[in-house]
Order: sequence, then structure tokens, then C-alpha cells
Amino acid sequence: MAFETIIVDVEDHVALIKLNRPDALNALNQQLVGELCTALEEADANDKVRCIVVTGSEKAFAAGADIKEMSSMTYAEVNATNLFASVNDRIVAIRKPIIAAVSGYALGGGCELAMACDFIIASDTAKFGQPEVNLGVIAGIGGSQRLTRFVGKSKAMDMNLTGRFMDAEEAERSGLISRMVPAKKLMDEAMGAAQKIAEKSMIATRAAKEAVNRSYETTLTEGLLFERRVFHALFATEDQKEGMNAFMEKRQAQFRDR
Ligand code: DAK
Repeated sequence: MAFETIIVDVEDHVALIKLNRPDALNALNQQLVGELCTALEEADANDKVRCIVVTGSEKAFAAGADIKEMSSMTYAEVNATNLFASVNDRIVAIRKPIIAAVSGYALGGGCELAMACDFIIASDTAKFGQPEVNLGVIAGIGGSQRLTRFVGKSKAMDMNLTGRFMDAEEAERSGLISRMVPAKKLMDEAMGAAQKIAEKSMIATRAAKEAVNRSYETTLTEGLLFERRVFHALFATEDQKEGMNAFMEKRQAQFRDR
């Protein structure tokens, strides 16, 4: 499909999706959100793709939902159209790993989009925030829920109530991001991580993603049982035999997703 607000490139088993509304700091209007979800679904269905990277520009991953588009909407309209309701569901349904490569502003819906990905690699220029309170609203796609699970109640309250931005160092310290790298190295680092993931058995990476995500939805006892059962099930795959044999034979494993 031809996109107008994003650029998609598939190379070496990695789909790179770049948000591309530079004049609006990649503000998430409904067109962009729709195109992004479609591109993610296409990548998920594409046999050549084994990992997905979502990124923005050097100045902004995304500066939030498009305020100009939303400003005149009424309660009746956002309620009737269920504004943005399907974004979270469509992203959560993607089974392949998704890395957010964040440089510059990741604010409001931009921060929420990054958090909806599987992990975040950020440049040292990244700034995260949930400044919706400045606009007389609150976060709507996870800024009060996922952020709290990432950084704890105190920082989540601070960010949602004051609207202040968190820099990359604080984000790394707080567990919001997995790695912080110099801005010039961001894409190399993110693509390198994606390549590493792409080399693995896709049965195993899907299982790992499901198991970690399950920890957010269940008790520790249930989560541990789920993890153990999935671990057991992987012994039914050819890739488990190949991975363990390759280790013993001191060679690189050749996974075939079987
Ligand atoms: N929307 C629309 N345009 C935006 C924008 C945004 N969020 N952010 C920036 N822009 C536009 C600016 O208007 C400007 O365009 P022109 O005026 O030149 O045409 C251009 O991008 C460059 O921005 P600035 O001139 O402001 O650039 P600066 O470097 O001076 O400042 C900034 C950068 C990121 C600090 C500033 O632009 C800013 O504060 N932006 C707004 C950040 C913000 O408040 N974000 C939260 C948006 S609210 C929902 C789910 C989710 C949401 C809502 C509902 N439901 C489920 C119902 C999410 C809400 C949000 O994200």
C-alpha cells in the first residue's frame, strides 16, 4: 500500500517504519495512525520480515496526537468515533518484535506509541512526556497505565500531573528505555538489535514476547506456569534441537522456524 505519512523500508529481514510528518514533528493524526497500524500488520504478515523498528526524525519521534486535528472535536464526536480506540489493540496484536528507536520528542501519544512497542532504544537527545494535562485532557493510550508500570507511581504521577519532560538519562535510570546511545548511533544500534532478533528462531522470539507480555496481565504464579509450559512446548520444535546442537558443535545455529 502507498503511504503518505510514513516511509516503510524492508531490508535484511527488518521492516523499518519511519513516521514522516516533519512539519508537525510527526504529530499523530488519524491518517498517520491508520497508516502505521496497516504497515505494522503488513510487516507482521510478511514472511521476509522477522523484526520491526519504528522511528521518527532526529528532532521528534512524535510530539503527540495532532492537537490541531483534535482541538475542535466535541465529546459526542470522540465518543461516537471512539477516537484512537483501535490503535492500542492493533499494535498489541502484532506478534513480531517491535523496537521503538526514539530521538528527540516522544510526547503524549508519541510516548505512548513508544511504550506500546516491545522496547525502546533512545538517543541521548530523547525527551519523554505526558503533557496532555497542559491541554486540559489526560493521556489516552497508556500514559497513565503503561508509564506507571514502567517507572512507578511517583514518576508517573509527576509526569502526568506536571507535564514535565523526562530526559534520556532519567528514562534509562527509571526503566522506561532499554538503552541510551549517542544520537548519531541511534539507528545503527536499533537496526543492530533488530538484526540480532532476526537471526533467532521466530518461534522462540514470538514465545519470548508473549511470555514477557503475560507478566503484565497475570499473577506471578500464573505467569511462571505460562512461561514453563511455553518453555516445555519449545522442545517440540526443530529449532530447539538445532539451537542446542549448534551450541555443542560450536557453530552458528541455522534456525528454520520449525
Ligand atoms: N499536534 C499538532 N502539531 C504539532 C504538535 C502536536 N502535538 N506538536 C508540534 N506541532 C507542530 C507545531 O504546531 C508547529 O507547527 P507550525 O505552527 O509551525 O505550523 C511544528 O509542529 C513545530 O512545533 P514548534 O514550533 O512548537 O516546535 P518547538 O521546537 O518550538 O517545540 C514541542 C517543540 C514538542 C515542545 C512543542 O511543539 C510542543 O509542545 N508540542 C505539543 C506537545 C504536546 O502537548 N503533546 C501532547 C499532545 S496531546 C486519545 C488518545 C491519545 C491522545 C488523545 C486522545 N483517546 C484514546 C481519545 C493523545 C493526546 C496527545 O498526545
